Amino acid sequence: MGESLSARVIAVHRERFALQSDIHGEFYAQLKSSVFYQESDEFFPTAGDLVEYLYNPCGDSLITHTLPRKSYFARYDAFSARKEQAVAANFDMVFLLTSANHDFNPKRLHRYLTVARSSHSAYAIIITKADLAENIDYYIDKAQEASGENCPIYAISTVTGQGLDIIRNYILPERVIVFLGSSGVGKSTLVNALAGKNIMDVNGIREDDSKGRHTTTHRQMVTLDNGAMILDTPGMRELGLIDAEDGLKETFSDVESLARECRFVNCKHQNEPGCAIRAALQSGALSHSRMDEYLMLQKEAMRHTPQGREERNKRQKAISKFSRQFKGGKGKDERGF
Ligand SMILES: Nc1nc2c(ncn2[C@@H]2O[C@H](COP(=O)(O)OP(=O)(O)OP(=O)(O)O)[C@@H](O)[C@H]2O)c(=O)[nH]1
Ligand SMILES: [Mg+2]
Repeated sequence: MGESLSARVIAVHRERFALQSDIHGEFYAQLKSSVFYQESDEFFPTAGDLVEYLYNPCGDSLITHTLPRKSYFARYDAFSARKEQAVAANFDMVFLLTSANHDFNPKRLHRYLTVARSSHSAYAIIITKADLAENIDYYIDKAQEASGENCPIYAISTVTGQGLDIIRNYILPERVIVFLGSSGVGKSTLVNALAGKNIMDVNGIREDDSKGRHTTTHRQMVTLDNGAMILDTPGMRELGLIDAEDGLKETFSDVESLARECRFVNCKHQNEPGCAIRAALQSGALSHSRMDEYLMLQKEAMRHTPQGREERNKRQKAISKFSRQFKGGKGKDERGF
């Protein structure tokens, strides 16, 4: 193995990563364990990441470092040291896909919008399967309601071709677009339609409840003929909120601006006098279900702030230091006691 070179992660399998570099084309690599598994602050790479690697012409190469990311989002992962698992990195735009049937769910859309907004990249809502909807405007209005004014919303169908030309305007050379949405909404079908060939596997869905079958099982980056890259993701049951305060503020700007009218800055909206939130709930200006949704997502987001993570990491490091000393038979502190 020679000097460190850089490549992009184009697919993530269990413990193997498919990489692509100008010099070596497509090849597989694993994480260098002395770098990633031994008390390091190294980020585990994900699809879209740029990584440094040591090339091995006879087998899997080794990933030695994850380069800083310009954008990323993650989901909660109780088993990793950082308590998060990056889902995608270094994208320029997020397409939030939701289908025009009974799978359409404004609350899920709020969650996806919050995640997209927190990543600080551009985003658009794509309503898929427009051919199945008797009244597509109903879904467009609902998506508009969920997203507020400045979010582009497109209704498309890969069956009739509706809306695909507008989507193609976004697919520019060098641009990386990540597709997010539940299983079965048609992410991979749209990738294939844009690529003009069947790159990704697509499968039927159970028509009785329109739930998907998790056809795509790993994150995969597809490079189109013009050099644009699409990151197709498996439908995620649970896309947790991590570092999502900014996204939350935007998705619930109505609640946030009401809260600013409360008499006390640190109002908890419980029994405090002059609480604008409680007044709005009483008058019906703010619905209880919207407030409940906001409180639930806020609680989740608060658990995964940088401060929260830093404290958890410190605790974790202290525990592993103690356990190493203990296992080493020393069991003593620095003073030798
Ligand atoms: N009627 C109709 N069906 C569509 C359309 N787009 C996709 N489908 C169907 O929806 C089903 C699921 O499509 P996929 O592309 O596999 O969905 P996915 O979002 O990639 O799902 P996962 O990989 O499981 O996350 C397939 O049977 C597609 O043929 C569309 O525009 N109209
Ligand atoms: Mg898929």
